[in-house]
Amino acid sequence: STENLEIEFQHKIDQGYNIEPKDWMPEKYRKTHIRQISQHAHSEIVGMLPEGNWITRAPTLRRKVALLAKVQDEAGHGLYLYSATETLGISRDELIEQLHAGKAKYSSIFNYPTLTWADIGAIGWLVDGAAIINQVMLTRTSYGPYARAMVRICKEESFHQRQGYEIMLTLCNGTEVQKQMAQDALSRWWWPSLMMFGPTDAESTHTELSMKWKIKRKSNDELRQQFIDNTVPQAGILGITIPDKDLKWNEKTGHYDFGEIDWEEFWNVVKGNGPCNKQRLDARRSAYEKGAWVREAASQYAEKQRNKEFT
Ligand code: FAQ
Repeated sequence: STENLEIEFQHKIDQGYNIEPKDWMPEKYRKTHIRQISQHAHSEIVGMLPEGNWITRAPTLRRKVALLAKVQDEAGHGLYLYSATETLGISRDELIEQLHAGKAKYSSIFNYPTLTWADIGAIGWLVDGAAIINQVMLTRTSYGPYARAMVRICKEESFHQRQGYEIMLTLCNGTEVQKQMAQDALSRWWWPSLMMFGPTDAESTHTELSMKWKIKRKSNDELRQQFIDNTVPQAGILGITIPDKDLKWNEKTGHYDFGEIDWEEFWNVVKGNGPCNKQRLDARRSAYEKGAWVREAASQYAEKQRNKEFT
């Protein structure tokens, strides 16, 4: 019976085994994964846009090569994650259709604009820094294809994070104007980076079940705290200031206390009303339309190859 299957399934999870595509799984487990992995894939794909904005304007050839490689990695992560989602019985076309129709979510962070070169530094340092904390946890998530994808992705994210921090270091050791640019980027990206971890545990609708199924092994608030504790000393080395007057080391807890996040801003961005939501979706839709001839040519070619094999 389904009830027995569910007990067996939970037992497997509790024992620390991975669930694989052909294993029995509750429908809700499958749906939750389709939701989370596809949101993650969309984030990688949309996440190429803010940084893509600076590829042609990178200040040196070395910076340009590194940024190109990073954005290319993000495309790879997106495709990798779409493949992992497809193992759950949904097609890539459906997933992309959901994104383009505005029905699928992607990370709030990619709806903010990249105004100066320092933003490329801040994204690598803060956004990839936040992504790593979340994704290191996900290397031990219970769904096999997702967990394995995360191992490789984390290695690449760690290069991305260093790439960003090195840009920040260079700017902060540069002229007064350069240091000011780095400060401005930190001031604008700090709070949106904290929002990447999602709503507080009290407001997080999916956490309880996702913890039970070991999809998540740490809560949104735990990961956010870990990110803050890691990042504050790094800002100290750069010599720039985190825009939070309530940020303070707490001897008792062994963590930094921090100020209130603007949740109204967060939900506003999640609901599609952030500074760049429309621009991002328009860019993805337009790329899809303009790429139609490539997809068509590739399918025709594959068809031709198949016919050759049979004759
Ligand atoms: N933005 O109940 P919870 C990257 C939604 S890193 C938008 O807590 P959950 C690398 C959530 O979907 C970024 N929506 O949900 C890179 C849910 O709505 P739903 C991508 C958000 O799933 C770096 C509702 O709020 N990483 O791309 C956000 O248990 C640089 C309630 O929330 C991942 O996706 C948000 N920030 O926990 C690329 C990691 N937060 O679906 C380029 C995998 C929450 O019911 C450049 N995902 N929501 O309609 C996760 O670990 C989880 O899904 C969380 C949210 C932790 C994001």
